[in-house]
Amino acid sequence: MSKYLITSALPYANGPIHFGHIAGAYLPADIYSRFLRQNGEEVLYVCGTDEYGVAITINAEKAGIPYQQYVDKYHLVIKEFFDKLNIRFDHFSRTTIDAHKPIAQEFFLTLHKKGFIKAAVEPQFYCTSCNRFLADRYVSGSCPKCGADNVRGDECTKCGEWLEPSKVVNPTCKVCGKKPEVRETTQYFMDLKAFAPQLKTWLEAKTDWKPNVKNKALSLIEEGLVQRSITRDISWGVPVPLDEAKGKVLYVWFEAPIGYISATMDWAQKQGKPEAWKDWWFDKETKLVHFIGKDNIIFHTIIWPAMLMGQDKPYILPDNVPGNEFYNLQGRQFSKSDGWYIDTEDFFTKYGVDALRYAIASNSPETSDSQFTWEDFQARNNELADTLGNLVNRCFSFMKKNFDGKIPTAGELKAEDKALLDSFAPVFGEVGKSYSSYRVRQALTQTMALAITANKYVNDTAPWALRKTDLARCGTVLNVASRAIINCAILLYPVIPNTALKILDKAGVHTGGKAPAYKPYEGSLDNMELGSDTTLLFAKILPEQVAAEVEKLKALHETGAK
Ligand code: B3M
Ligand code: ZN
Repeated sequence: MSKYLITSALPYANGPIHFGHIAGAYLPADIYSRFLRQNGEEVLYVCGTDEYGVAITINAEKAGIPYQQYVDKYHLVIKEFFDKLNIRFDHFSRTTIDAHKPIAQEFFLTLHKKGFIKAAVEPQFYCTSCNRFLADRYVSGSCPKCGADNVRGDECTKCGEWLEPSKVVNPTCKVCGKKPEVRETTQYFMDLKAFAPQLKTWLEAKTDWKPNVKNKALSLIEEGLVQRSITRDISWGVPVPLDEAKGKVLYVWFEAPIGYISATMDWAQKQGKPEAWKDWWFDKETKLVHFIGKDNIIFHTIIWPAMLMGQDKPYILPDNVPGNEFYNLQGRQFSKSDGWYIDTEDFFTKYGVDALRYAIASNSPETSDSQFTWEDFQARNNELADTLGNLVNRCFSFMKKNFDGKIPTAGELKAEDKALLDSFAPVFGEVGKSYSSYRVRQALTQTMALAITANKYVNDTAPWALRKTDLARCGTVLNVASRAIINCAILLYPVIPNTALKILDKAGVHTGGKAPAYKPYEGSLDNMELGSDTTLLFAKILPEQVAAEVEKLKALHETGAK
């Protein structure tokens, strides 16, 4: 048994999140956690909202809402969305909790004391009409690296370059549109270069990382790590814990990852064991796994590990950082402001959560960008309905009707029965390897291949015909088919947990809502009483529904873009 501390990137409490976020950092982590729990591993899955930073202050100001009130609102919106999607964190915290500030300050002070953080006077954009320094996204302009227009002051949205706030070309103030002037201000800089050799050795030893993540991290070191400013002149954030730094706060990307620790502290507190977070963060046996989108790679593979390396306490380092590519919507990025999004309230009144989880997972952006399209969603939903739903429905209703609601006894096995039964163990092996290495698409292909084989087995053995000619044989076939169904449900549990549990309940395998152990079902099925639930698992989506959804999206975009 191992111990896994799993995290998903902390979403900004800055508006609702969308399926693109879900595909990148949340669903894959939820699937992984569920799979590990099925295997009896000790798992703690934490997350929370990222509540500081300029992305938030700008929008709160625009909305005319006090910062705290603004993040309170979106913390709840986001939490509810995760609940709806059945993303099951052990704890969902926030970076504005009391516990966050002291630990973030401790990280800063330790690095400062050891000489890894130094003050320097820097030129910075200052807006004379707004009377403030333009931190991060308060300034926009062109990217000094790729030349893209309209990029934010802290990060180029085009090439992904992490920018120092005073480096954008042709700057304008995001609030009033004026050209800012350059003034001097003191900021604190973290010396990343000092960590380069240690980071390199650590990264090179990671043989099981996704190549895109590892290569990106190593190439950043190759290009040369520089000093990075980790403080800002704004009022919303964790105060820099130095007397001479009044009015300055920690840069959000410095304190946000510490949110993983404060979320664990918050969890421990709520368990009534305030010290229990140390059992995770200070235990060398803990495997720390950060699920993120590719735009967060530098922070999780360079800066955050360097921050951990520079502490005096025995913090563990990330064991793996499964970074995913982007997930778009019908050919372009999800964007609320462009009207290019899906109304999720409406979505869940019409379609099932598990159909969505399955659609995202089977097309997840593991190695390249992928997208949600209504056509693909229909295809995936109907694939579930036709393969799994149909198999479950025809076998179970047949047994309800003809075998007194029980799974009939298995008699002598024929070659075709044995072939199906013998395939379970190897499928569990293969699928397990896929889940363990974050290849959910492959896990689903392998699992659905089993469902297809089981359907074929039922078609070929034709129990409906056997009922009249050979009742005992008919019973054997249904017994074997039921075992295949149960095993498909166990294999699919990480991706479609509610449906999997429903199938198990229908079969009479009652887990009381608990995750089924990850292994082929071993118990006898002879005369097992089927569950009482007879509802259909999936409703098919019709072509006219798809056409209507696509039309709706286009209409929303036209009004939204105005
Ligand atoms: N909130 C950025 C993002 O949502 C940021 C992640 C923090 S993870 C510590 O992309
Ligand atoms: Zn201004």
